[in-house]
Amino acid sequence: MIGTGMEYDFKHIGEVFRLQGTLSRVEPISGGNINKTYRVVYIREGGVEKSYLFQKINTYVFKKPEEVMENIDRVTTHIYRKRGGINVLHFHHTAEGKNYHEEKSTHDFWRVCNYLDSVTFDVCQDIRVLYLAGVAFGMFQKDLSDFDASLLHETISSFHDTEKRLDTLFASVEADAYGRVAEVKEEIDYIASVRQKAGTLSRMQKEGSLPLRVTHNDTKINNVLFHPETYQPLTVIDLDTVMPGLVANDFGDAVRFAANTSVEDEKDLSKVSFDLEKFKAFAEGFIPCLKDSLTEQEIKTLALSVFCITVELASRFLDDYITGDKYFKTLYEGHNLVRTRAQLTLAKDIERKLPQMEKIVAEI
Ligand code: GN1
Ligand code: MG
Repeated sequence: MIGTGMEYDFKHIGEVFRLQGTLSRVEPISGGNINKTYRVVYIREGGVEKSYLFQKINTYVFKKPEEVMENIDRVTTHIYRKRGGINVLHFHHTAEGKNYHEEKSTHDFWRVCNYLDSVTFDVCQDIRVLYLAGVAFGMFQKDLSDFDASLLHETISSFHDTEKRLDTLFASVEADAYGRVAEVKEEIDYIASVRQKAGTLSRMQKEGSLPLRVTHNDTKINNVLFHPETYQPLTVIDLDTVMPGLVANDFGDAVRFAANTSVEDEKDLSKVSFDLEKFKAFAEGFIPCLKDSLTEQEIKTLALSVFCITVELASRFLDDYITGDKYFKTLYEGHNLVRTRAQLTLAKDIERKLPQMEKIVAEI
C-alpha cells in the first residue's frame, strides 16, 4: 500500500545531494506503480523557490539499482549532447560523485533530479496532445538510435518476454499460494485462449526476425512531460527500463494506455474501450519519426503489439494478484484484480479492432 512519504528524512537526503537553500515543503506525486516520488521545494537566498524531484527506487523490483542509475547516466548524457541540454533530466550527485544515495540504516535507495514545470496526462481527449506524445516517444527512440546498446545493463530480465510472463502466470495459477485462483477463472480462461497469439512478438524476437533497438519499455503517456501552456512535449521521463527491446513494444504500450477511453484501473468496465481516433493520432506522431529505420516486418507488427502488450500487462497484474500483491503498488484491496479486468476488457476490444488498426498503420 502507499504511505504518505512523510516518514522519510528529506532534509538529510537533500544534504547528501548538496542541494542549496532551506527545505520548505514536500508534495507526494502519485501515478507511478513502482517507485515513490516526491516534489521537494527549497527556498533559496532572496526567497526564490526551487523544486527537485526525489525518488525512492523500489529495490524489490529493481534488484540492482546501481545499474539502473548507470544506464540512466549514460542515456541522459547521450540525449543531453543531442539536444544541447534543453529540457533534459539531470540527476544530482553526492559528494562521492554518485547519482544515487543508499541510506545505511534502512537501505532505502534515493535519487534526486531537476523538477521540470510541466503537465502530464493519464487520460487524454486532446488528439493533438496524443499526436505530440507519439512524436515524443518516436524522437526518444530516434535520439537513441546511435547509442551503443551493449553499454546498457538489463535492469529487469525478460521484461517484455510475453511468453515467459504467461508461463509465470500459469505456474502461479498452479501453485495458487493465496487461494485466489477460483475467483479469477474467467480471466485465466481468456488469457489461456489467446496465449499463442499474445506471444507472437516474443517468438519473433527469439527467432531473430525483429531487430533489437534501444527502447524505453515503459511508454505510458504520463511518462511524457508537456509544457503547461503550449503542450509541446518537453521530455520523456522514467528511464528505469531503457534497455534493448522491440520498437513495437514501445508503440504498443503507449497506445494501450493512450487510446484507452478510460484509466488503466477503471472499475466500471463499460467505460473501457479502444479508441481508433486516438490510436491514429499517436501513430501519426510516432511512425514518421522512425520511417527511415523501421523494417517491413517491424511495421507489420505494430498493430498486433498493442494486443500482445495489453495481454502481457493484464497477466502481470493478475499474477501479482494471485501471488499476494508484492510487485505493483496498490491503493486498495483487490486493486490488481481491477487492473486485470480493465486491461482484459481493453484487450478484447483491441482484438476486435485489429484489422482496422492494421489498415491505419499501413496508410501512415
Ligand atoms: C509500472 O512504475 P510505472 O507506473 O511507470 C511497470 C510497467 C507497467 C506499468 C503499468 C518496472 O510502471 O511495466 O506497464 O506499471 N514498470 C515496471 O501501469 O514494472
Ligand atoms: Mg516505470
